[in-house]
Amino acid sequence: MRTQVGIVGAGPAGTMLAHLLARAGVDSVVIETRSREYVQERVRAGVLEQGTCDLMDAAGVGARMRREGLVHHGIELRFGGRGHRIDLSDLTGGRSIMIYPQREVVKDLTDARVSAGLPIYFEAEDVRVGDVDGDHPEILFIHDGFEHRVDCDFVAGCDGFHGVCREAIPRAALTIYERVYPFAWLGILAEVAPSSDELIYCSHERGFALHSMRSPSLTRLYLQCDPREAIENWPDDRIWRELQTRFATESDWRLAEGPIVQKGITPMRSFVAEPMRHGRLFLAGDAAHIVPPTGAKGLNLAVADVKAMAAAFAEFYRSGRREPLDNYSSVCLRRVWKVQRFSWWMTSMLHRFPDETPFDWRRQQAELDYVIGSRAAATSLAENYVGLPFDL
Ligand code: RFL
Ligand code: PHB
Repeated sequence: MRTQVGIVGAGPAGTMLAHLLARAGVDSVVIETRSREYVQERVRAGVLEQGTCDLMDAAGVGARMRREGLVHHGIELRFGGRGHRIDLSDLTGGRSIMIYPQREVVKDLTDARVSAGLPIYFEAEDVRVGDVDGDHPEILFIHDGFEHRVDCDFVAGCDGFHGVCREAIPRAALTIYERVYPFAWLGILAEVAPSSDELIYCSHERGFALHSMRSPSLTRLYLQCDPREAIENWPDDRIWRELQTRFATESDWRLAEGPIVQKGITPMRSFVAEPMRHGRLFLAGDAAHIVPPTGAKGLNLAVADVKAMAAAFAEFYRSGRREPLDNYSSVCLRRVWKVQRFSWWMTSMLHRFPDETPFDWRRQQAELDYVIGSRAAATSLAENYVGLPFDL
């Protein structure tokens, strides 16, 4: 089969790109290794920047998000047994964030594609990309036992950190920047109403903890743990004990407990592959970069990439101009590195590091104290958290 843009991966980046291209009249085919159910059930991100929500609206897929999502105007920083609210909206001229799970975003975008009858292949096997250096790139895969080939003008590598697209670029053509953190997050989903209306980022001497949510009846909680830790070592009662200890305050605030319906451990890294384009292959989202989740940025960054990519393809097919395609990587990387900086900063401020000294701990506490006490510092956090403008 033939298409204009072959898209590998049906996560947030791939499904949003396919949707934006369709609206611009550009043909695409989406190829995904997992099943539709698997992609839509994966528990991942929960925080959407205002710009991501605005794009969902502008692309005509924001209706359910507006009905079911929870708009948040602030977050809490908790340390030394006290909570301090960062008023995001007040500090950013009225901007806010939305709690709407990644799987719902992907579901809305996938439903839009399927109901428009546009091609999307789930459970594709042995996916390979070829001739990205030449003028006739192709995507090969097996589906329902048959070998398929998609001949395309361009390939969009939206296949996440462990995908095949980045690997299709010669090693010498890429520069990799990477930092692996000496800790992980143990995340749980619990069937209980959130204990706070807003997210709580908590620094404790036993390590970081985060209170988030998925809905008025589902709480999402994380705690910093050793990356080598096995999940079997964390029975439910140990998780609740540890969370209660870290979230404890001087007041009578208490974390509500409920049945744990999902748990997992996520390692933490910062990663950037440059450039984000090689020949006719364009990378977006986790395929090109990973941020530690402390800034809640991964999904939002993936969406910012594909917004730029879709505009560049649309321009190319409308007018033949190649300039936006040629600028794609450098335009995205400016944002990527600002988001890397913010995610690293939040991570460094809030976690305990195994090799830290008493000096470091005091400095971290002073940094938190500075952020809550200085409008300038709080504004810097807030404007990054709600999302930097698309045109930086
Ligand atoms: P994804 O979501 O990994 O999607 C890639 C898709 O490609 C498929 N795939 C292939 N398809 C075809 N052929 C192949 N060879 C393939 N190999 C892989 C995969 O099955 C998959 O469906 O990447 P994408 O689209 O770039 O999206 C990135 C986001 O998913 C990610 O950055 C976020 O989930 C990160 N993240 C968060 N981001 C936020 O913006 N806000 C948050 O609150 C937030 N919290 C989180 C997070 C990530 C977490 N984990 C588990 C990594 C919390 C956690 C715990
Ligand atoms: C989440 O709800 O999963 C979440 C929220 C904020 C983060 C990371 C993850 O910084």
